[in-house]
Amino acid sequence: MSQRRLTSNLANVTEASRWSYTFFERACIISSQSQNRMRQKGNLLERTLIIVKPDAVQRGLTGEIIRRFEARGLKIIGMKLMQVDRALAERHYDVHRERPFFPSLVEYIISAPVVVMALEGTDAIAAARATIGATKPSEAAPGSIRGDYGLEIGRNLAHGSDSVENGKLEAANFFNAAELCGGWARDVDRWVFE
Ligand code: IDP
Ligand code: MG
Repeated sequence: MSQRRLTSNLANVTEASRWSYTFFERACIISSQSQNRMRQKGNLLERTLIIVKPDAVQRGLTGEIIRRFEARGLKIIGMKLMQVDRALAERHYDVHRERPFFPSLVEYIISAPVVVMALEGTDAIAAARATIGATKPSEAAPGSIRGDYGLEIGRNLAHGSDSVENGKLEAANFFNAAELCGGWARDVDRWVFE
């Protein structure tokens, strides 16, 4: 590739990233209006971290799992495919450090790529956990992700934060600020949030 063509390609990339930055920045500014509207109505805006676990990615269920959260109305504010390293896995599951299944849980979560998502919405913690289903797939309700696609507790497809506090902490563990677009203004928001 000629030097001139390379320079012009680089200029295009820079222009494209400037455009997308401006776009997201503007979207985020508009978004604070919709967040305010939700708070004014007395609804609680929550953030949850979802992990599409290695078994779900390997089984080609990533799209189906994302679809369920999207269709529910939860807003995706961050999403990426990544390989979790041991340190992050141990931090994420620190509360289970003393449990006998901790070593196998860490091995499972670092064994293959995962898709992580930060979602926002009214009662996002409870809504996402209901969509995921009970920890033990054999006890999970049909219609939930684990109830529809899982059999064993050690291959239970998805993670969802269990409290408002952990939702914020876990999202911050997996995403840096530049990767999140909190509360961007989605056109259908007024048809999802009262
Ligand atoms: P949760 O994912 O439904 O919030 P937790 O009790 O927080 O369930 O457990 C975290 C993860 O640890 C589970 O999703 C599952 O992958 C694994 N796990 C929990 N209990 C067991 C067990 O008894 N044996 C093997 N793995 C377990
Ligand atoms: Mg948990």
